[in-house]
Amino acid sequence: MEKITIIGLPMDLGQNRRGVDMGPSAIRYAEVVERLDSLGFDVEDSGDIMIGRPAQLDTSETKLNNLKEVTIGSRLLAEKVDAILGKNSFPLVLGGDHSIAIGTLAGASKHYENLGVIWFDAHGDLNTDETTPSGNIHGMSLAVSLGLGNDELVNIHGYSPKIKPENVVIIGARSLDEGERKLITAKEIKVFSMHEIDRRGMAAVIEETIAFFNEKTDGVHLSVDMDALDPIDAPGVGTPVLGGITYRESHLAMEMLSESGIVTSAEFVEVNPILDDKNKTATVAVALMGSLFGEKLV
Ligand code: 6HN
Ligand code: MN
Ligand code: MN
Ligand code: MN
Repeated sequence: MEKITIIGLPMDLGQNRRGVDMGPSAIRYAEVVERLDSLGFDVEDSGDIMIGRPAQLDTSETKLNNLKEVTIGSRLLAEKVDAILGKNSFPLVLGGDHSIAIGTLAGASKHYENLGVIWFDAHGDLNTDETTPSGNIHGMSLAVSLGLGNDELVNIHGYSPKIKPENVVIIGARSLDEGERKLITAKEIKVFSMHEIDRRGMAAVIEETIAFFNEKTDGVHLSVDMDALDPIDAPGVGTPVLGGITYRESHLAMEMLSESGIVTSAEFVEVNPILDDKNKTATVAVALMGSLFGEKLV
């Protein structure tokens, strides 16, 4: 695809550390448009989806925090991503916390019979309203896309499920809750944990991922949670976990995905400038986008 359309969703209500709503600004400040322009793409920045902010944040730990706002944001994003793909452009979504993937996948998967998903994350985001330890929707977005959890979220954009468990690959996992582990086993979801990455190397992991998708999917969505990376390389995230993917490994992963040509939509989420070190995490995110879109010799 020649055209890339950037869309931001400045939303931090899928979790409880404020500031990740500034992610799209930080990523633009790190010159995402200029970077992709210089690679020869026709880049359109269609700005941010604006959602309201409630007078009082809902942080009760027993239910889904800020469900209403997350639902509204996801609906709007689904429409936007659907329209971008309808115009044959590549949707590049900037978050926001990872709850926004609910909207991205709702808009994207309408365009494919068998959409694959690469979930690049320290976490599984496979909690449901029943298993969640926090009530935070960013820890549920992959489960919701599989059709599991809160009805309203599951049915965003009018259909469910968005994706099939056999079309999901999680890369970088090192913090999974008990309910998530059970779901992974029950649904036989493919997970390359840090253990596999350490043992086999990122190149082998990505080769296997590409082969896995080549056989059965007609599109692949890449969902990059910046906390997949080690906090040394990506400190500006709300839920950092030690022992993550290095900058070089993540960069190699993006290059190999670029060469394969399988990725048809992408999002970069969880960049929180308040927690960051001089916009490092946004800068790394933009470098990864450069590699994903074919930057050479780096
Ligand atoms: N993320 N598993 C934890 C929870 O609250 O459900 C953490 C989720 C983190 C989600 O990083 O996108
Ligand atoms: Mn995540
Ligand atoms: Mn995460
Ligand atoms: Mn390189």
